[in-house]
Amino acid sequence: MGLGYIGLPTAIIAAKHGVDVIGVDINPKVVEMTNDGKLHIIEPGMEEMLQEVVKNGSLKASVTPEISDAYFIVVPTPFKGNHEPDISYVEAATRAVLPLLKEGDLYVIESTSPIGTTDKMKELIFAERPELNGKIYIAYCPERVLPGNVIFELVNNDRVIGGIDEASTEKAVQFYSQFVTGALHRTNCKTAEMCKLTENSSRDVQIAFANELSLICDKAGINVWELINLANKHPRVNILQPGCGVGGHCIAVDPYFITADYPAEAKMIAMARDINNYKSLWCAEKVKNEMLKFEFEKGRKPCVAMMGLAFKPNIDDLRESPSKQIVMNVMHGVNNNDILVVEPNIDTHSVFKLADYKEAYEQADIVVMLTAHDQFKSLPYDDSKIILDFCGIYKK
Ligand code: SAJ
Repeated sequence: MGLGYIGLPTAIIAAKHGVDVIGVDINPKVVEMTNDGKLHIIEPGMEEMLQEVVKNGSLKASVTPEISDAYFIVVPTPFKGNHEPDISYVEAATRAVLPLLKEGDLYVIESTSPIGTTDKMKELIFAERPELNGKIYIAYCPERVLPGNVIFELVNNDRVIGGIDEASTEKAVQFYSQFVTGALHRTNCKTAEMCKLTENSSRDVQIAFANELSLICDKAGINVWELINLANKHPRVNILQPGCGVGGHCIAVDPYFITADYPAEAKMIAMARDINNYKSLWCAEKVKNEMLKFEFEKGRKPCVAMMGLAFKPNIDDLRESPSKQIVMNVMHGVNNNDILVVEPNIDTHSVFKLADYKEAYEQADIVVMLTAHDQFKSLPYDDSKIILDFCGIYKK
């Protein structure tokens, strides 16, 4: 249930390993493209696999679910304005399969969910279908795949599988062992839900530590890249890299699933979110101050190159991107018509007129490195320019 960044690859990989799959999505365009063997997401090597399983009939897409033996809920779990988790898509997908459930079926939630969601869906199922109580298997199994490396990671990563009872855990383990070569770690559903949130929150806290170091070093006149590189020489220290903020809809979202439910306890997790969000504002202020300083000293407005829109290096995904937020902030902050926007991984953008990265670098008085794309690393460091390197391209 859900043919997105995780659902579609999971459907394809399961089908490739002999499972008969019906991929369900509420978006008819996604269903049509999938049945035509066309990917609606970008994932290297995935389209050939899709064509193979559609052709041999082991994967069929539909807007409505059909009677099956196992049901997987792989729909988005965004958060509302006040950072409250929204599990309405999980509930809607569960209601859609409710009438089809029969004795002996397996029901698994893969969507990143607040603690207790699997139990809530269990209550919902047994309230509507009391005769199934104790007769079906219910589990939670989060995913850990990195966009761009999904095929490999979906098969090779270890998985955590948490059933509402031992029998449910075993049933889910049995299913995943058909195509997962990584270890399948058994636990209960609440622990599995919290495990996913813990993984991403731990990364957010580690990134916040690196970002906080960058603020301190900027004030102290220390090169934060050199500092972190030296600290990491310690055999048991592994400090991550500062950036211009944390983007994507995982690391920047999942910690709120914990802080929303445990506000009194989750202080550091909440603070990390604030630090990472603040870093983007701090970068935007830095750029605007440099622009004003340039104009004051040179008597003309600077040409500024904003290098990168994607939320992380070497991808084309701009969703929840701090780089994009900074570009918008700077553009609205000053009436300067000479801001060049660069994103080498996309050809056009509905809002920004994109410039070639080499030309933009050449023309600019101020170069702002926002996303550490590999292309930018080939640009020679030109100290006649003002270079604001927020993502460690030059590590100067
Ligand atoms: N970032 C930094 N400094 C770093 C590392 C990352 O600023 O040292 C920034 C990135 O630029 C990006 C954000 O953090 O804006 C997130 O980057 P990411 O490398 O964590 O990538 P995601 O969000 O695509 O993937 C994460 C992964 N989770 C972990 O590494 C614990 C992935 O395994 C998960 O499956 C994914 O979230 C998810 O779907 O939850």
